[in-house]
Amino acid sequence: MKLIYSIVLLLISGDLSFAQAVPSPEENIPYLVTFGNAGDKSWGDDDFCQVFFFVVPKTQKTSIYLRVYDPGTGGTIDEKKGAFNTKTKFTVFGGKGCITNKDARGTDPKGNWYSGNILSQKIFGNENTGEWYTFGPFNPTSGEYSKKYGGYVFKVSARGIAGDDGNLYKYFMSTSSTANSAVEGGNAFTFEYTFRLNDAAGEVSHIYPYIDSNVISVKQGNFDWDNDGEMKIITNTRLTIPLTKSGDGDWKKSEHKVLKAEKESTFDVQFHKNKSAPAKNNNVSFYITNQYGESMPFYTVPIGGVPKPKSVIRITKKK
Ligand SMILES: [Ca+2]
Ligand SMILES: [Ca+2]
Ligand SMILES: [Ca+2]
Repeated sequence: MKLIYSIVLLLISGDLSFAQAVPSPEENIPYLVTFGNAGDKSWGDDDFCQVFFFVVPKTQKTSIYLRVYDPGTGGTIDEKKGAFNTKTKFTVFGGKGCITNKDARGTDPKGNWYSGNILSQKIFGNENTGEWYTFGPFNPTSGEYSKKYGGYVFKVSARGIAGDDGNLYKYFMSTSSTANSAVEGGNAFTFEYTFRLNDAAGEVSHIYPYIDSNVISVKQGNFDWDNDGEMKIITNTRLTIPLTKSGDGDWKKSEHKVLKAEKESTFDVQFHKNKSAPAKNNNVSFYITNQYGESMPFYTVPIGGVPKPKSVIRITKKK
């Protein structure tokens, strides 16, 4: 057998048509997860609350919609415990304080995180499973303008207000009330991500924190990883930074220095499923803070693209 080595050019995907799918195709995360507030934390959700922010650029003049797939709990994708009895409250916020209030940028729903104007709100029990539910229309200017985040910012919270089941769902920011049609140049981010992993062995999920110029070290926290394989960070200069990993229902944290060349770049946090014994229905929570303990945003469209260490040469084996 002869080995042929070939250099594979690594191209950055530039497909912005999926820019407002949350999770995004680049993340390879099947669904977001929020449990009812009587849920068992060892099933993977540490606080029964998930907050996402959507950015609408100034160039967008027409109304936008925030769509939720499977907002109810009771469908085939949801995680049942006993009978389905979970209720989830989805709330859309805009206006002053929506993102600029410090508490809104934390990892836990504490203090005045519920800041801004409530633009729309609905509680879902077992209805609207297997379909998209649409909030809006919203005038872009009803979001809070933030230069730092690149446009008008809307906040969407999902809170489990009753029950003990896992609600799985996903989002799309759209220019249409009836279809998923991306807002050009839009983005979405969160400060704590609670999500479902794929079940299949060897699958890799990604999340993409942006490291700004003030960051000299990062601390990552992961909850309820269930020892499901490898967890590491790839940067523009480093091939792997191994992370301390959690087991069942616990937090594990580790701190990592940031190199000069890594400032103002995106990190690729990779979650590699266990190759021999992948956990089934594995939900995990994850966040990153800087050296001041401030949580850092994970963008669904990685700022500046997915990091590729310059020296990466892939060796492929051909028969
Ligand atoms: Ca239940
Ligand atoms: Ca659901
Ligand atoms: Ca888990």
